[in-house]
Amino acid sequence: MRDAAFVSSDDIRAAFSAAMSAMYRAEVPAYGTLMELVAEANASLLTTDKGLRKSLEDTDTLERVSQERHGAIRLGTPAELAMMRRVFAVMGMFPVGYYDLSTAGVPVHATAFRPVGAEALSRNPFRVFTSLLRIDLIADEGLRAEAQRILAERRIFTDNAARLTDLAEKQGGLHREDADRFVAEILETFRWHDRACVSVEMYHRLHQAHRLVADVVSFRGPHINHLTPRTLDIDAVQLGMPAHGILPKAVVEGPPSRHCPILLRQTSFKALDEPVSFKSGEGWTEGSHTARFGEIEQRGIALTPKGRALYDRLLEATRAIVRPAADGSNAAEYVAALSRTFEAFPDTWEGIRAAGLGYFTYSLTERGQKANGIHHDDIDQLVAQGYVRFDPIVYEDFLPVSAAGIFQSNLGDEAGQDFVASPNQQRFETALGASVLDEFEHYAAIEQASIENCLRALRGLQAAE
Ligand code: OOG
Ligand code: NI
Repeated sequence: MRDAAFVSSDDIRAAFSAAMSAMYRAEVPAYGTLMELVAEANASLLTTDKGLRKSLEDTDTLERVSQERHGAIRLGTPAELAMMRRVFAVMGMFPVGYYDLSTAGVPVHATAFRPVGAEALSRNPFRVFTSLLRIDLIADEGLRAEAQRILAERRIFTDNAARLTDLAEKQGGLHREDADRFVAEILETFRWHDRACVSVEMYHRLHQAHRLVADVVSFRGPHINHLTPRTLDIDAVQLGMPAHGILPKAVVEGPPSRHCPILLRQTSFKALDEPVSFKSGEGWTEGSHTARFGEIEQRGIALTPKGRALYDRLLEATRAIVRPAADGSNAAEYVAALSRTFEAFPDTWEGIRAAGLGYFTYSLTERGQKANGIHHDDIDQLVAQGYVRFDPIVYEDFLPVSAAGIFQSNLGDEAGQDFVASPNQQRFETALGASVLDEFEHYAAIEQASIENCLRALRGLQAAE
């Protein structure tokens, strides 16, 4: 039986997200600057774009926008991933989607832990892009064994974190004091450590295999590497960044700037070069490491498999014309090609809906609320007759090509190693100890539930006649 005195998993997640934001703001000041820029751009857009404001208000999602952020961590072992799944479950976050980054020369695969269900998402949509190192992709066998040995020795969770996770599972929740303690203990796992657990020689060997291997294996824990606020106007923030001393990457990842935003657009600034001490005999030697960066994102409508296929095709077509260079030298050319190619993607909500490209929530209009005697349940007709309105469902997930672009640019790795593309979702799920949820099913269920709600309400009025 669930105890009423337990703190809800939504509240634990909201507290954790806030604590993480405070920690990152203290550790990486540029993140604070980005938060301010985003708040300004959002406020200014909401003053001018009354339609957007109304849609966010009507769908109860205005509040969540300023709270909203995602983070990312990179884990070293299956056991770490399995434990992380249990920890996130206490916060109401579940693995959604499988992302294979080996195709893009990054030796990890990943999932996104996030709340599912419309209500939990509107309470607090905090997500964490969580990667697992593909140790099997390290070619040098000796180095692979050493990396495995180093990783096997570390403990990324405190004893109390493990104890409280057990307790939450056993009880079915946590009481106030335990919940507060849980948040503080889990925060430790995400903290930055300026002392590596390897020598500078080992660090360089790992680095040579891949910068990401060094980032995962050399430290005591999977430091949060970025925290990304959600902006309603990414172009405005991108333009405003240089004046605040932040240099963004040359091109925004994802779809072009559009009237009706789709999926996800992201831009980041390069990882900071930070002082780190490496083990050296009995003492320490000074060095540096680049891992932590800043990113902002603008979220648009979640696309159906058909919409997503069109998106993937158009992105590929653009990249066949021009590939964005790491140094930004062809940025303008890329942006122009992207806009041109995406003219093939409808840019009105009605057009997107009519073509079956996006997911929407349906609700009764004022007319629908007053209506009675409606004798059919054809949703398109109800929309046409003005009884039902539709609003885009926000995309809550990530995009593999964009993620690869973010990994590459923040690692500053122009050379980019090639790995044999080898997605292995089954292996990932074995490590995770669970299967990942299918994002499309999830959006479709939210849409379907909203349609049924409308029909039920209209029928109810009919019955009361
Ligand atoms: C994660 C990169 C992916 C995003 O927003 O696509 C990501 C990482 O660098 O660990 O966060
Ligand atoms: Ni990110």
